[in-house]
Amino acid sequence: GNKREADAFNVRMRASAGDEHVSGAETIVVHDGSGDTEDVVASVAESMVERALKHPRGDPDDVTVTVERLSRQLRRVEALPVVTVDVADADEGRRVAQELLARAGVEDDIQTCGFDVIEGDTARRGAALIDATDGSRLDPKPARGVRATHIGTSDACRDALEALITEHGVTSAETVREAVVLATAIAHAPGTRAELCWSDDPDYDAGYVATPDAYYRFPALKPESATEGGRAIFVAPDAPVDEVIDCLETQPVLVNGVSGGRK
Ligand code: PML
Ligand code: MG
Ligand code: MG
Ligand code: MG
Repeated sequence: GNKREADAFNVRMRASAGDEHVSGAETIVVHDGSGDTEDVVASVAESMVERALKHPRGDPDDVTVTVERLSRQLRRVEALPVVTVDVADADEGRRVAQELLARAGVEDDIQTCGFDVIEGDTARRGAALIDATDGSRLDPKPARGVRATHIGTSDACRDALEALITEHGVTSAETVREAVVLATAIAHAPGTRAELCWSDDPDYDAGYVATPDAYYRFPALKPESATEGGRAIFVAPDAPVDEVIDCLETQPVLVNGVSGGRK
């Protein structure tokens, strides 16, 4: 439904230098029964500005923070379980990733469309939407892609997720946590069969395949030192595309639990 969630806000930040994206972040702040939601929103916005100004990727000349009172009913979901797939190198990573995608209903030649679109990605900031049965692009502006936003975590879930991720021997728990939260929201959109992703950071080799069952992370997945990275979302052929895009871009999703009952 479209019932308004009282006292819930989406706070988003993006920082750029010239045409270059420097950093971005977002979360959802919900009234938790104590104190003023507005105070929490203000301090979250402040820490995002601080994060943007101190980002290692460079000094932004433009930092935009958006505070939006949610007008749609918040959807609450549990984070996908995180599974580390131990692979020797990116070639093995890709082989196993392909098996997982096949199991999720994405055939080999369609998978190739996903790998190709990510490998060819230089500037797109959003995800590519790909029909899981014929490989066609579903997002109307392929140069832009679809930006999954209006996504956040509760504080307790964020801490629990980072603790859990650290147990996987990861040093960049914050990066992985943000990816798990985004992948969880994407997995809950109607029609999503699977998502494939790796970073555009040439020093960051990890990537993942997310299905409705789990976030499968691969310490090595991308071609070595590649500066291209991004996301491909494989969508069931009967999914209503407008609804899928609307859900990814505007349906607010709060990831507020870790599966296995840990909070
Ligand atoms: C990104 O947002 O740049 C991609 C992050 C992928 C994280 C993969 C992982 O380490 O689990
Ligand atoms: Mg990119
Ligand atoms: Mg990046
Ligand atoms: Mg909105």
